[in-house]
Amino acid sequence: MFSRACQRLLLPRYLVQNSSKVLLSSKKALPVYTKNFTKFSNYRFYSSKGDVKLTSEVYPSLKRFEHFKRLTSDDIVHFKQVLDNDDNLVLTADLDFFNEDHLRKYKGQSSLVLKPKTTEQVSKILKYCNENSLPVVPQSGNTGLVGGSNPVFDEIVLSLANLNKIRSFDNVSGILKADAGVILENADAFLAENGFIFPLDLGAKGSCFIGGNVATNAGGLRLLRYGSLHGSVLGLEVVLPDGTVLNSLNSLRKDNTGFDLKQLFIGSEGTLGIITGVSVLCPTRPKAVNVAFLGVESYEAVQKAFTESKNYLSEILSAFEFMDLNSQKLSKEFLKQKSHPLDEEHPFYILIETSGSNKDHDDVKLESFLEYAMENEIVSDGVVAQDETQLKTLWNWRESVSEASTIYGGVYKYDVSIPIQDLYRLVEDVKVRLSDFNLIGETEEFPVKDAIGYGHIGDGNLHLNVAVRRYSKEVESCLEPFVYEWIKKHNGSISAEHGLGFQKKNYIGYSKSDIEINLMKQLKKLYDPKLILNPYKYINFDK
Ligand code: FAD
Ligand code: 2HG
Ligand code: ZN
Repeated sequence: MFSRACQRLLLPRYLVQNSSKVLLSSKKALPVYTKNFTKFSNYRFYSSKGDVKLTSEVYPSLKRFEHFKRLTSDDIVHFKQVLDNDDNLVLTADLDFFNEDHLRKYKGQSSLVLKPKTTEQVSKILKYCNENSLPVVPQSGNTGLVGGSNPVFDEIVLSLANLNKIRSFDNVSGILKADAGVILENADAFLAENGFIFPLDLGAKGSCFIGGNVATNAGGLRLLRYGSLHGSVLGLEVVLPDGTVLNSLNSLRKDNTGFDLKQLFIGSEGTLGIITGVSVLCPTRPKAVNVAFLGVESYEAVQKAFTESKNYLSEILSAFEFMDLNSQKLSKEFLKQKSHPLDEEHPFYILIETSGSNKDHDDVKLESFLEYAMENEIVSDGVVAQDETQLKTLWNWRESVSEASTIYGGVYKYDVSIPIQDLYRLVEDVKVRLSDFNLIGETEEFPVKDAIGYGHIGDGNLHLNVAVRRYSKEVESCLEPFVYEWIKKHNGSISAEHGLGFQKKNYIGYSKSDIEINLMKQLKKLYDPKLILNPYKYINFDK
């Protein structure tokens, strides 16, 4: 949601006709699609039909830690007292939403969800859980894609949903302090009113919480421009497993006094402490935003377009995203659209966004980039949004791919970093392998419908989504550890932005050395000696 008034962008529409490039002034407006941005706040999008199997049954070799106590009615009485005997804050029934992950691959068996309203309550809960060896899973918007936010066995779910207040905003420095449970889209809407923007944006913005974003070190659509949360988060308030409140909700950009402890919690996925407050440096909201959606003929052309967009657009380039043809076909089905922004099909599509302070200046820059890209046959076709509705529509074709990949029943998601020149080869190699194993095809007997690639190419981050008709061990063992071995061989990371959670905890060794893993285990034991926080996730923290 950009606060600027909608203005027509007087850029031409680019078309290729009969292989010779023609530059056409567009009289034809982009089709306006009725589908709104996908929001998850008010409904649950179920990606797989039928019941979700219990994680403990799917992974029978995984054992509940023996030192964990079983929850008793006395414990529940205690938690009720801590939460002011408010029945809305202590849930013991209808817990499917909290037990199941967003992709409906994992399901825990928690019988208790606590929804504290204050940091002090979080502290009292954790102190009691630590003393009584009761395991706890912190949960925010539950949009995570690696099964990190759900219990595995009977862990208590601690939901941050009621810690949802903006604490303060300094409109000189741009520093926002807020409770961890503020929904990302709400934080951004608040900032928009003040002329600022949250330095993170992602497709699940309507449901995920800023604390969940920090806990996962989410990357999102504009990391290229605003950098990682490791840079923009200035301070955190965190409750440690023993109930100690670590208050470092700073407003300082510079502070070189000792270890930068907050960095440990950014991306620690609820294994070291529960984040209850966030202090974040927010940039000024751009006054001029352009979005171009382009069709290109090869992955080499995608890379060339990226290099040239940096040359031509430099400081105003705010996003460079790519999608392959099949990802757009899935989006078309998901969005129930008859047409696509580009009339003809292309093997790859690119979405480029510019954000700046001077529209005329940005328009000239974008136009000269597009002219260059067309003349040099880097780009075959494209449209440029001419108003805010079109801008959102074009983004929707990119943002909806994640959900679209689930429409056949389920999806295996791999979120990986790979040096850009090799990035798309992973999708091609996975398709060949699925074909060799006779697992992929158009008809019902094949478990796999398709393997698609898209993502934040500007960050070297590919999303490989294997769309399946049903989850099966056969498909899983065809893909894993093959994908992780492939990534290691190509010097990549097995998790670019979604984290490790439950899905990848056994595979961290593909991206981190034994020395690094041992240091992580030592830190975990230092902060959480009883391993009560988010057990069975991240790394194998066996006692
Ligand atoms: P949850 O899913 O509830 O939790 C995530 C993890 O953090 C869990 O391990 C949980 O235990 C822990 N945790 C949550 N809150 C806290 C807390 N307060 N303190 C300590 N630990 C905590 N991710 C990206 O990085 N980039 C994207 O572009 C992106 N796009 C997405 C698009 C869609 C459509 C969907 C469904 C997901 C997308 N994601 C993306 C993944 C997900 O939205 C992010 O990981 C997000 O940051 C998770 O936030 P959440 O509030 O839902 O956290
Ligand atoms: C995105 O970039 C998200 O759209 C989700 O990170 C990716 O669902 C996915 O695999
Ligand atoms: Zn992503």
